Amino acid sequence: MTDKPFLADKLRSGQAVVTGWSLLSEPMVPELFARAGYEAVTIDLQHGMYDFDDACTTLAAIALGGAHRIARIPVGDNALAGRLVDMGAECLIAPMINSLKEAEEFARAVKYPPEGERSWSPFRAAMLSEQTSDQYLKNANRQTLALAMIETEEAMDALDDILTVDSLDGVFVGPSDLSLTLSKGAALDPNGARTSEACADIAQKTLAAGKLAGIFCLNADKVEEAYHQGFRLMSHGIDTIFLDHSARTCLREVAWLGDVKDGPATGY
Ligand code: 3PY
Ligand code: MG
Repeated sequence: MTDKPFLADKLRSGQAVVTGWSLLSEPMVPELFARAGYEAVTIDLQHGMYDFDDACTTLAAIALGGAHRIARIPVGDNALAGRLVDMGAECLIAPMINSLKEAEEFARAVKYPPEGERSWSPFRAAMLSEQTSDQYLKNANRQTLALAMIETEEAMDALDDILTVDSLDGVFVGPSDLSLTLSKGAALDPNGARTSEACADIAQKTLAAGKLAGIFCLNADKVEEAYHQGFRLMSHGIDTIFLDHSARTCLREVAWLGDVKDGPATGY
């Protein structure tokens, strides 16, 4: 069994972990994040282009690059959460968790009995975490994280209940959706003051409940703010935006040739 600390150990000890974020379903992209030094990489099956087959190959590629493996599932797809942990995801992020029931159902899909009802055969997860089946069974519930996304006003209202779910390890805040629901659809403002206050409130309640707090960040200032609010898992760096920025920078270097187009930048 590996003596390298698991993502869960790092976060529980208070260590900050920055995760890259991948939408493009190409295994080498997250591997490049890992080789560049990202401690974790998240593959996005909610808003990204990954399907299950791509995800399986990509989780192995992230392990090859030496980073921790995180996956975000589509809304409500707890069956896929179970399949992705089997394939080696160390942390599952479930979007749009708005109630105690949704939090319970998600966390139960990620944990073995008695904490949950995950079904047995983690052959790939055991391989990627360098454990025998027996070791894996003994450690899986502690080493595999279930994080519920808090990203609506409804979720904020239900947060105290959600945080009572024992098998849920923590939350992951989605500031874009949060800003949309807090403004009743009027504004997308993930970095605004109102959203930031809501994030601080969520972090404070989550830490008080003894759970882990993570958040999606769109720039380095947000990472710093989030860290001081108590978040420890922070995304920063999205593959589509990297490519967009790099392509523009490269093209500008040869702008002296004339006629270099500069279309609208990609958002997230
Ligand atoms: C949000 O900010 O709403 C997210 O889900 C980030 O992907
Ligand atoms: Mg969201």
